[in-house]
Amino acid sequence: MKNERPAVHRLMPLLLISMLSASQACAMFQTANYDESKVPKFELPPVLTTADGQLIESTRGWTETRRPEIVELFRQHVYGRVPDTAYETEFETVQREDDLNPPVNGAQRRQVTIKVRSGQQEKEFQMLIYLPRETRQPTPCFLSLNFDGNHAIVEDPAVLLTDNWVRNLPDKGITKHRTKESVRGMKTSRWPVEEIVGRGYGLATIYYGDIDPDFDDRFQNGVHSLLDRPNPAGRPDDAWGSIAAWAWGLSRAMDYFETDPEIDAERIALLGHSRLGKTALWAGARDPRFAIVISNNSGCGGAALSRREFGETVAKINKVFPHWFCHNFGLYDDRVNDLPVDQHLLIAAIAPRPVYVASASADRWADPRGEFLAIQAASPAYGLWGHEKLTETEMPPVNRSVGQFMGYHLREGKHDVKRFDWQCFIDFADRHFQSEPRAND
Ligand code: GTR
Repeated sequence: MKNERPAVHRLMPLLLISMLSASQACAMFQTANYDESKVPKFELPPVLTTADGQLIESTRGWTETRRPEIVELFRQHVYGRVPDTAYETEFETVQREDDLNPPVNGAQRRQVTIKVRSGQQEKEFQMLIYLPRETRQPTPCFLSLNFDGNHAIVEDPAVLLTDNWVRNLPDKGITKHRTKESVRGMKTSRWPVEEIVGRGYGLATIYYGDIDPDFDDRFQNGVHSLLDRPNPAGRPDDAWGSIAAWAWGLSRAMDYFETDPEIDAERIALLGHSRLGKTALWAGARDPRFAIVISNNSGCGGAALSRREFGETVAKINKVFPHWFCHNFGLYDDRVNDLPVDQHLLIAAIAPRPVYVASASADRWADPRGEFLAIQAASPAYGLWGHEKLTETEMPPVNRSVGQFMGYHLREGKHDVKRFDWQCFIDFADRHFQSEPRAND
């Protein structure tokens, strides 16, 4: 794993070492703690008590008071605030499938350009959508950002290539941050489109770099440049980072679903892997239109508890990815216990909507146990609705999915999205989307 590096500064004077806190030492030495017995003792901020000490005992108190308070705390201290600059959105269906040549068995395809305009500027991102060919409409859909371009997820020659920044992949001949045909179909193992549509779901995806390129350019590009106002005092300490920008883009996809009669905007399951799993949780917490939220191997700044400092830490993530979070998050690098939130509250902010957290056994960097403990600790919020809480007190064995409203599994293997993960996600969606017939069904 690329961040699990051995200690490099072996000659650092001992005196200095003894003056460092655990997290400073880890960040400096670029090592991570993987020893459960070295996890510090900590206390989590309570789920049902407000900042001024009020105990929340009703669903109304949750919806009107505690949930907005939690979302605001994450805005201010972790992901940052989207500016309230006015913008307009326009959707253009740029391509529908050619009926004679179905791209994926059982699927129909469309590609939609989402255009966002503000002042004289415009940004656009492409959304690729597969819907089941034979379906009772409107169709429930999975929505997920992707890492390498829409054309990477499927062997479909008609999928458009992005013109925007992509990460270099020398093996595929990508060396100047511009994509090529060689990437087409590269990530099909993570995207079982045939199976998804075969089980009655649509799949919609957007390349995350179309929304905001994933490198630190002091927020000059992507949708930051579209909505940030010039500010002589500099960027506010709670200004939005890239995760907030990607999450904002997901809400624009939801705006589109609300206009498409073939898609059921009330049955959208939002899913993300790794940094995009962090993004899915934040997008789902702030935008209640997402009916189900699923995080896969999202780790630090996603589902894992920051206070455990196991694997990737807050200090480390801020150092390596300074553009993902707001400036304020960096103030907690060496004092995570002072954070007014921990990641269980991010999961709780999704309540009462179904939430699913997936870990992988060899993904120690993302702290599978910390992810399990976080979803478990979010349970009191679900309890307000009488929903069954995640009752397992111990982590379930590998490859067993547990929980009804709060789902969890630990897949055997590495940091990745596998067929097993998708099967669990689709089963989870079935439980919530198929069980209650809608009025117009
Ligand atoms: C790693 C990062 C993780 C995770 C992962 C990814 O380098 O440390 O937090 O986000 O990248 O998104 O692939």
